Parts: sequence; structure tokens; C-alpha cells
Amino acid sequence: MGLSSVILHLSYKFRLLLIFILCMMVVAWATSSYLVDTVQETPKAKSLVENFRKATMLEKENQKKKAMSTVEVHTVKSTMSHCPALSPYLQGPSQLKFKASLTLEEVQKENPQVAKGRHRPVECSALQRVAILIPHRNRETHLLYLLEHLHPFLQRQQLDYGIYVIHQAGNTKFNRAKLLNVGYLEALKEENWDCFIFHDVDLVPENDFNMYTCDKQPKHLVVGRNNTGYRLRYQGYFGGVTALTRDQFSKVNGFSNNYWGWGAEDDDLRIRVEMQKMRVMRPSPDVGKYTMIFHTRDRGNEANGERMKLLRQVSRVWKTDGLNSCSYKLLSVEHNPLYINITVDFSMPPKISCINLETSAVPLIACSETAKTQKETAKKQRRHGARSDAAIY
Ligand code: UD2
Ligand code: MN
Repeated sequence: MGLSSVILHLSYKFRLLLIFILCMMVVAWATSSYLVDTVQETPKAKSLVENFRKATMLEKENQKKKAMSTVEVHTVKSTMSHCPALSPYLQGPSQLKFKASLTLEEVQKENPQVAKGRHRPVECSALQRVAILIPHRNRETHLLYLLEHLHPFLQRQQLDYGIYVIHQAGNTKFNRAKLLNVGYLEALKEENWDCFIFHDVDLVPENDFNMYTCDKQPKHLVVGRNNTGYRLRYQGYFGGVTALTRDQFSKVNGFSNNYWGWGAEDDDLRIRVEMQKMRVMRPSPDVGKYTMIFHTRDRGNEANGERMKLLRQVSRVWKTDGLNSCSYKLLSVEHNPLYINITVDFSMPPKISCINLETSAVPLIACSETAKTQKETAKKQRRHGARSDAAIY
């Protein structure tokens, strides 16, 4: 073997070694670049996970904040201090004016803060939730004047209040007391009212110190009216505007449902109150002052000839004649901007007062009528041109 063959042999081995080293380097490079890639990829993945985590944490934090803010709002509400017993906004006696051209739109514009007939103070939590119940038929102008004055009046008293107008549909005799029972029952379906003010549509309070809140005893708020020289009519007088708590009214089983036409339903309620050993309270004469908007006796609300007889039987019937026996057909409940309008139909008066259809000024559906005679009466009513009930607003 010559020198050249030895060199060749060596170089062959050397080449193999070189190839091996090269291969190793390639493998090392590949591995290292893969590792570098993975190392570089990890933060990406990590940051993704991180971001997701952050996002969810943020979400959770937001939720937490939200929850906290609701709790805060809630706490603000529940820890909002009670309104003072005497509101700082009271103005005392006022000279009432009734503009002949007043419209509902104007009254709405004057009261933008009232929604769906309700309002409550923003600065403090009201002492009572008060529902004002107004029996109504064909007295649109009176209602307008009352709404105009009552909204600012109740707001000055810092009350959480709602105004309900209970409208009797149809031509059957007016039944103020039953309408007020309906108002009580329907109003309680939408709010847990503490106090109820039973309010004639034509009486406007003159002094805002006459608080529309309830007390330990039922209250009679109309001590005097302009048209009676602001004098109390008689000691037991309980008409016009009265204030009873939910419990006081329920304790007496509400009003009687049987007073069709004008008179004595207010005396009936007073008897119920006294029978429960409650005592009627009144504000002082200078505070309990009202202006009664002039009116004559309405058609369909003639004096009730049965009223004295009914008054004599209160103690016998009060348990079964009242809130627990008040049946009516609810036609609609509308949430208008300034009041909640409840329309009811009492078209089937119970067998209580029999009116002479021939002599009555406005023919009425009498108590003992059958369906057939009712049809005849309706015909008579049309012949007499009895006024059909105007839809309100
Ligand atoms: C007195 C009482 C009233 C009631 C009535 C006898 C005062 C101030 N008021 O009122 O509370 O006891 O005698 O029933 O003492 N109404 C209508 N449309 C009608 C009829 C009546 O909306 O067609 C409503 C309205 O809210 C009115 C109330 O019923 O204010 C009482 O009727 P009224 O004003 O004709 O009787 P009045 O003034 O003698
Ligand atoms: Mn009146």
C-alpha cells in the first residue's frame, strides 16, 4: 500500500467524519431553531391565555363593580334619609285661580316630572306611599283644575303618591262609595300603598299644611269650604276628602256598595269607623280649607231616597257589604301622564232601591228588572235622550 492510498483512506474517513459532524450540526440547528420557536411561541400562547384571563377578570370585575354599584344605589335608596315630618317646601294658604281656557296639555307641560300619574321626592325617602282616589263621571273640567293644583301640592308635601281616577261608565246611577272601593282594590294591585285619600273631584285644597298623609286615626280633611263659609257642616260630617290607612279601611270593610245616587255614603263610612272604636281626626279650621268648584246636582246622581234606611242598618250589614262583596266589571286601566284612569261598569245595580221609572227625571234601570224589562228601560232611556257617558281624554 503506497502513501497515496493511505492518504486516500484517511481522507475518506475524514470525509465521513465531516459529513457526520455536518449532520450533527444540522440536527443541532434544527432542534435549536425548533426550541427557539417554541420558546417564542409560548409567550404568545401565554399572552393569549393571559389576555383571556384578564378579559374574564375584567368582566368579573365589571360585574362586581356593577353589583357593587347596584348595591350602592340600593343602599343610597334605602339609606336615603327620610323626608322631614314637615316639608320645607310648604307655602301655607294660597289664593286659588281657575283659568277657564286651561287644557290638559298645559297641565302636563307644567308637570313634566310626573309620570303615569305618580311622583316621589328625589332628595329623601317619603314618609308614606299615598294613593289619591277620585270618583268620577262627566266632570272633566273639575278634574283638570284638581290635577293642576294637586300635583304641585303633593310634591310640596314630599309624598310618594299616585293619582287614580275611578270612572263610572254608562248611565246607571252614580255610586261614589263603590267607585272608591274599586279604586282601593285596583290601586293595591299595582302598589303597596300605605295611605288612601278618598277625594271629591270638585274640592281643591287651599292650604298645603293640610297633610295628605294617614294617621293613627282616620282623618277628615275638609273642615270648611268656601261655599259654606268655611264652617264644619255638622259634627259627624265625613264627606269630601278623607284619609284612611290601608288597614283602617280594610278593618271597616271599606264603603258600602249599596248607595246609588247622592247622599249618606260618607255617614255610613263614619259609622263603620266609630263601630271599630276609631275616632275621626281633623286639621285645624284654618288649615282644612277647600274651594269647591261650583256645580249643580248631576244627572244620574239624584238624592238617594233609601239613604236613611240604609244608614239604620250599617251595624247589621257592614261585615258582608263592602270591600269583600264589591263586584264590578273592570273595563280598562290606563296609565295617563297625570293620572291612572280606571273605568268600571256597574250596569247591574243590586236589588236595593226601586225607582219609579215613569216619574224619575232620568230613567234608570230598576232593581227588580228582568233582562226583558231592562231592554225596555234602555229603549225608554234612548227616547228620553239620556246623556251617554262622555269618554274622558
Ligand atoms: C257631598 C260630599 C261628597 C259626598 C256627597 C254625597 C262634601 C264636600 N262632599 O258632595 O263627599 O258625600 O255629598 O254623595 O261634602 N261625581 C261625579 N260625577 C257625577 C256625580 C258625582 O264625578 O255625576 C263625584 C265627584 O267626585 C263629586 C262627588 O262624586 O265631587 C260627590 O258628588 P257631588 O259633588 O255632586 O256632591 P256634593 O258636592 O253634595
Ligand atoms: Mn261637590
